[in-house]
Amino acid sequence: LERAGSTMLGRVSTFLQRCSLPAFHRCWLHDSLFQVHPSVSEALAENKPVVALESTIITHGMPYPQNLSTAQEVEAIVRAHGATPATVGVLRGRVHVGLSQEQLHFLSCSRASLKVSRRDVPYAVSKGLSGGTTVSGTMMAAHRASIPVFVTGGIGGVHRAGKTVTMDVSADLTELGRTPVAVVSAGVKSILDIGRTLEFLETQGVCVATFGKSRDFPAFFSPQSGFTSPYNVTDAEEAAELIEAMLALGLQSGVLLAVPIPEEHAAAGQLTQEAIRAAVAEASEKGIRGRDVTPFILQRVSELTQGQSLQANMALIRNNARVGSQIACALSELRR
Ligand code: PSU
Ligand code: MN
Repeated sequence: LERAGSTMLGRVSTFLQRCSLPAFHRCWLHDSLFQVHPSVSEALAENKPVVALESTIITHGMPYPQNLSTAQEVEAIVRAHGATPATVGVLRGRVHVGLSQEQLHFLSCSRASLKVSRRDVPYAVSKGLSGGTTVSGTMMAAHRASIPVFVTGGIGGVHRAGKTVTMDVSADLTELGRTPVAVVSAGVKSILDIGRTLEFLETQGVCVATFGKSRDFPAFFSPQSGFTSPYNVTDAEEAAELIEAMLALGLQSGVLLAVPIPEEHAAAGQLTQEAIRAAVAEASEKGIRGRDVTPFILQRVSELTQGQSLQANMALIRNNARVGSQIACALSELRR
């Protein structure tokens, strides 16, 4: 049915162009390329809290079926905290904000999925492809749908190969510099150059704050990275006030809220440090480059730790979903 829909879309689109109604054509086509789920648009219309969620973690970050169960659990956590989940993904050339159970299932077992960051969106749309959106792709869509709070596991950063600085800088960082959305994450993995990642975020004008009592900037599997955030916010209300200030100022840049992994899961995280080093070395030996680096390392680390890193990964995402939902609720309370 969806394929027939796409064909129809193409025909109607050509027809409108031939009728020389370019303005109408453009606006109509744009709306159909960007689909907001009714549960999400209703919540937004009523000023209720909504939490955007990414989907590269589903298509490239975790194996099936843990990817599906985690995605479902995260949505359930958001609902249990009184917010509406809006998982973003690209399905047959359309950007969706809020997915049905069937669409979530489709993304979690489709092998042909692209990893869709900002640069990939036009190609995926023009070819009618499907894929999981990264932090940068998800931020773009969340902003367009007017969702200011977005929860993920970890963001991309400045890569390194041993001691060498590479030109591989995640589009997540530049997106944070140009899109006013608050990203709730457990920081960046220690496979990345965390010091340079924080410097780059400063250059991009991104306000970074650790969530909790300390200013330690977390390193995904570990609550500390040896680096500090410029700021910290102690609770959801303080985080909401920071986001409200970003929105009220009309800034073009975002906020990064770094939530440390809960202590009880940090031990499993420690175990992964060695595996991470091995996986990074292996990636460079095998000549893995560009967008394939992060998925390769995530999978290798999970194998090397016999799934322990995957458990820690799932635990920290659930925790981020809880914190992000509380922040979204506090923000919608503030904006009433
Ligand atoms: N970091 C993780 N797990 C992930 C990702 C990052 O610990 O799944 C995903 C996110 O979707 C992020 C993307 O936006 O990888 C960054 O990829 P790259 O480094 O190619 O920019
Ligand atoms: Mn990259």
